[in-house]
Amino acid sequence: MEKIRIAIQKSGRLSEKSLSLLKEAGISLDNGSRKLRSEARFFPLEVIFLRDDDIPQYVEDGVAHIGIVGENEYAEKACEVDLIERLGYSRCKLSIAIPKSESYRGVEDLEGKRIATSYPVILKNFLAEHGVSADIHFLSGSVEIAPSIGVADAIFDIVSSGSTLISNGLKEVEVAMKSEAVVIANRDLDDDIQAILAKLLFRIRSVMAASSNKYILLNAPNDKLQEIISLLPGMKSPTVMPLAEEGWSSVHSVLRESTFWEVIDRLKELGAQGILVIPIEKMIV
Ligand code: PRT
Ligand code: ZN
Repeated sequence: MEKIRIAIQKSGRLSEKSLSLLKEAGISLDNGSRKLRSEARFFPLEVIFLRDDDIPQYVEDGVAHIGIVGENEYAEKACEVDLIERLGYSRCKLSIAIPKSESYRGVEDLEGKRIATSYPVILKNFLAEHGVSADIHFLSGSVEIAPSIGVADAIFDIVSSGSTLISNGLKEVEVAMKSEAVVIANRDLDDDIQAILAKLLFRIRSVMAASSNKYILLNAPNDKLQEIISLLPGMKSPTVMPLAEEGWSSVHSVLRESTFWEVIDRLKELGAQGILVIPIEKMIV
């Protein structure tokens, strides 16, 4: 039987989360990421471990059928591959930063400046969109030190917490793109591989849905039941059961993590009691 080949970063910021996503999707690998490749047990899948920079090209060439990369690498390499799923981890921004003592009014201030970056393609597109011409200076690493050693006036690099900028005396002035881990796919997959991919994506989506939702149980006074239900859409609608105590009902539902605290506060205001919140192991989407 055919196996889908997925390329994953060998070691770096994407590796651990990508492997644990596969694991939660029920795909356990024969060995760790020490080897170059690894086969899954009980699922037709093989992992190849590569540098993140190489993954888009390997997927375009079909050496790997699919891959997990930062969206920034996908955009920078501009390979002939499709972005088929966003995974929500390893989030970051690609930003322009300048020495913090300098004034900045807008993107036109970058005209004629030297900007150091490891992402020349994304930067070039950003500047072109804004009608600015600047001198792009390619550096493969340590971009943040370029202004202090005088090789550039500004940098264009990945920003996450912002602490690298601060410790190098820089400030963010433009955000060109936001990035997260994404699944990319070869454009010419045969039917067998497409079928395996569909199964894999179904599992991945179920894992992601579960981690962004919680199961909630509570006791509601019947006179506030309608208002409480309207706060809890559930997967279809909440389950409501009468309690042994007159005038009260038990309500079961699913709640999005992102609206969690807001909804809990409203539920308490409406008189909900005995609120229990339980993690969801898998959520079949
Ligand atoms: O060896 P290989 O080539 O595979 O790895 P790599 O060193 O090129 O990549 P790696 O592991 O550093 O990052 C992989 C992916 O993680 C990136 O392509 C991004 O999509 C994503 N990511 C998320 C980040 C960050 N956050 C991040 N903070 N990649 C890099 N950084 C670096 C950034 O370069 C900068 O130097 O961290 C610094 C900024 O961080 P803050 O928190 O100080 O702002
Ligand atoms: Zn890399």
